[in-house]
Amino acid sequence: MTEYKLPKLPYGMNELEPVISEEILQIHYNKHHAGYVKNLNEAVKKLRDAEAKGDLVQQIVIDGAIKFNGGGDINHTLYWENLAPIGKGGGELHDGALKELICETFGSLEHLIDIMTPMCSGVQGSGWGWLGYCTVCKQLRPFTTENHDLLITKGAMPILCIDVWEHAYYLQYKNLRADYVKAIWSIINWNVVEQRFLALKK
Ligand code: MN3
Repeated sequence: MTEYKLPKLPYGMNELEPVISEEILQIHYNKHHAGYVKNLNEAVKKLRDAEAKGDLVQQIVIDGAIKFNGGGDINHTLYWENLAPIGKGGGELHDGALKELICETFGSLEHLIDIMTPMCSGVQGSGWGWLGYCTVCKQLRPFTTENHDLLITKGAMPILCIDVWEHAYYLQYKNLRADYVKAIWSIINWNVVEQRFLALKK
């Protein structure tokens, strides 16, 4: 039976400072993300038991826990991967196919950031901001989703995500979510974003 595991972080707990404090990263990764993984494994086990018993009602009830905790695991894994410390790739978008399409679509990276920052800051309640790639229309587009909904529910594949749940910033930025989103652009790992884009674009 598959056991889902908390992925390793590609940087130290204090390396995203000053944008994301060590305290936030510790709690966000070791408590929130680890909690989603634990609850996902429990829900999958309960689903198997319900399946074995032929209990369809229970299977449908558990489905919600899998969507929430599984979405939490998938989205946080993408989020940690697409961040990098300042000076170690954070905020640096190099020339290449991704930069070209960003410039063609949005004019410049700065303009994309100007579009995405208020979108991400404006998510009502808990959710995620995304840069997605539609493999059908071959276009980049910003999105938001609620709770832990996957971007694929909107018909695009994720190449960049930003967690805008309060737990992602509140200890440091308090109510100023927009300041967190403005700051996060300096730790976006555009190399990872470009690798995801290139894998989809083929
Ligand atoms: Mn989170």
